Formats: sequence, structure tokens, C-alpha cells
Amino acid sequence: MTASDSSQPAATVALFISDLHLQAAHPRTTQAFLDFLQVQTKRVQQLYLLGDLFEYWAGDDDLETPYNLEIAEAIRQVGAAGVAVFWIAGNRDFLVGDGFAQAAGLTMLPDPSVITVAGRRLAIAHGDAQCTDDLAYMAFREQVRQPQWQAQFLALPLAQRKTIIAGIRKESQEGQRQKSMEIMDVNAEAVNALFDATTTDTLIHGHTHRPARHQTSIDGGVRTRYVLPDWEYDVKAQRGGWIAIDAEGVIRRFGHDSQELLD
Ligand code: LP5
Ligand code: MN
Repeated sequence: MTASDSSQPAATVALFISDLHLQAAHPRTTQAFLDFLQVQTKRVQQLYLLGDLFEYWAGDDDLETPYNLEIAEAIRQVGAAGVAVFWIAGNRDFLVGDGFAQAAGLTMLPDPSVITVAGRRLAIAHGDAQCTDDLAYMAFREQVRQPQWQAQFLALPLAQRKTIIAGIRKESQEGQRQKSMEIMDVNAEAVNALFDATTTDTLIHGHTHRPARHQTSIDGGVRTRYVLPDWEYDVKAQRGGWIAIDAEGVIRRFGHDSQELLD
């Protein structure tokens, strides 16, 4: 009997999560993440963290905060158990550097990256770079992604960096109230440009907090864009979940309650 004849789904090979926005003030979300690592990563080969794992990252010297060290250590244990862990930075945690990567035992990847899982070639990204209609954000991103600018910021005392980040978060939240949902979503042309540049027809990304599977017909085929959910377990209407690829290359979406989302 071949695997496809079996009534059991094929084994999960790779898992994808993003936008957990982990912070000590959200203990249930933190616990949901730790449970996910314990339960779901058993027997998988790869775990992909696609950005905004942390509420914010002020620099690798913030590993002195016990909470951050606990998260890094939990990820390191997944790697030590034989899972290859990969990281794409989000707009909240792009200041993660080699210090954190080493503490968490993970490999940092560029945004976007092309990977092959179960013989299936696909692109992965955080998703913020495709929000090209959000001109204020694009200008902000352009500035803060410059290495020279980051070096200057990282030279400031940690406490001062955290104060500045708190100010930007406030600006960001206030700014988003003025922005339409369309402006804060990915731009279709930017997504197509990513598909063209990577010569892929499947993309997994986060950032927009609008979990979905979008299919678009193009000449000679279909392009599929999977969007990951953000995680929030410290509220009544909980959110969360992940994407899994099995040994046959089948992609599945799961919700905050670990139930498969059928669409
Ligand atoms: O994060 P999210 O999803 O809420 O919103 C994003 C965009 N906002 C951001 C900002 C981050 O939330 C906060 C940065 C985290 C830490 C980074 C490390 C250190 C950087 C140091 C910089 C000095 O990414 C938001 C998008 C939204 O996604 C949807 O795509 O709209 O974009 C913005 O809000 C950008 C604003 O439009 C422009 C930002 C103005 C910043 C003004 C600086 C004020 C300084 C105050 C200092 C006290
Ligand atoms: Mn984001």
C-alpha cells in the first residue's frame, strides 16, 4: 500500500508560523507557543519562523531579559531535538542578529527566500515588503533597514532604545487608525513581482493578520498565496495557528485550536 492509499495523512515535514508578537505581558500566548513547540514540532524536519515572533526586538543584548532568553532556549531545544529551524525577520524583530540566532540555534534567511519542501518549491516572506500601498510604512522601512542606521540605533543604551520603540509603536497604532484595510494589505502587483522574481507559484507569508488561501489564475497556471494568522491567546476571541506541509507536498492550514481549516 502506498502512502496515498492510506487513510492517514502523510507525516508533517515542515511547519510555518509568524506574528506571535511574544511578550511577557501575554502569558497565554507565550504558553501557546511553548506548547506548539513541544507538541507540533515532534517528528517534523523543519520549522520556519516567518517574522514578528516578538512584540519587538531592541537588539541582541536584550537576551539579558530572562523572558527573551527563555524563548531562545525553547527554540534551541527544538533544534537540539533534530528539527532545522529557520528565521525570516519581521518588521518588529528585524534587529535580531547573530547573538539571538546562536542562542536559539536557528538559521536566518533573507526575505523573500525560496525553499524546497517535500519536493515542492515555494517562496516564503514576512509580507511587509509587499505592502507597497502603505507609503508611510515603506518610507519608514527603507530607513530602518539601512545597516548604518541600525548600527547607530544599536549603539544607544538598551533602555533608550526601548523608549524609542515604545514611541514608534504608539505612532504606528495611531497611524493605522487612519489607514484603510486595502492600504495595509499586500499589493497584488508586488505579490506578482515576487512570484516572477522567484519563479515560484506558491507563497507563504504573514504580517497582514488575514489568514487565508488566495488562488489567482495566470497564463499557464495558478498562483497560490497562503497567509498566516497572528497569535493572541490572552483575549476571549483567541487567534493563532500554523501552516503544515506533509511528505507528499500537501499544504494544510490549522487554527488556534489545532483544528485544520478547510477552504
Ligand atoms: O507592527 P504593526 O503590525 O502594528 O504595524 C506595521 C507598521 N509599523 C511598524 C512599526 C513597528 O510596529 C514598531 C517597530 C518595532 C521595533 C523596531 C526596531 C527599532 C526601530 C527603531 C526606529 C527608531 O512596522 C505600520 C504598518 C502596518 O504594519 C501594516 O502594514 O502600517 O507602519 C507604520 O505604522 C509606519 C508609520 O506609518 C510611520 C512610522 C513613523 C515613526 C515615527 C517615529 C516617531 C519616533 C518617536 C520617538 C519617541
Ligand atoms: Mn509584521
